[in-house]
Amino acid sequence: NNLVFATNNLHKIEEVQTILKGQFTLKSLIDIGCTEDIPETADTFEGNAGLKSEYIVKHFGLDCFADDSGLEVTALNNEPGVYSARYSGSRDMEQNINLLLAKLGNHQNRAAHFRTVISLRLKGEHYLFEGVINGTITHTRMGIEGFGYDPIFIPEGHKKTFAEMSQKEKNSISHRFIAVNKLSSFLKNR
Ligand code: ITT
Repeated sequence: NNLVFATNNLHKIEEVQTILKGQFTLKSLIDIGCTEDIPETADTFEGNAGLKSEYIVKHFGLDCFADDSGLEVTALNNEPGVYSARYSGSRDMEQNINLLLAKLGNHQNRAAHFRTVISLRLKGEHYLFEGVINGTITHTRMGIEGFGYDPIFIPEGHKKTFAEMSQKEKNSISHRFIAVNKLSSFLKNR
């Protein structure tokens, strides 16, 4: 029961493999020999997730799913959004977080949400699954677990950032968990 996950992000693979447990063994882009950088030129998560999965169907002829995700900060007009991975112009998360904290400054409204959109391509059909988690942006980094913007995001109803939580704890509430659960149920019910 193999399933191709069209991503280069090892953190995503680890999280999603844990959530899907024994249901599927995930194969990454490297596992299928895809070394190209898949263009992500859309301006929505749905669009970019769809481009990543479409690329694998087109060039490798394989059914697969892709995850496009990011952080949307209300006071910054939902930035960085689809530009989360390269907010500062580079993939350096140190710089990306610095820029976000600088732009937000001492703004009172620290509301934000993480969003994941999963695009599944199966037998010529296209399906989308979404997961959103609300929370707030801290003033400084806290914690070392996880990846990306985890050190500055506290999910609603919690006191710790995602980076202060164990992988298990983050994986039981996150945007990615919500989206992957929908994908998992869908695949179980077919
Ligand atoms: P692939 O496109 O190869 O899947 P990517 O890292 O480029 O990997 P995205 O284009 O979806 O993935 O960019 C998502 C960025 O949003 C990611 O690099 C992180 O900075 C951030 N992000 C996504 N999910 C996150 C999470 O659970 N925790 C913290 N940051 C996250």
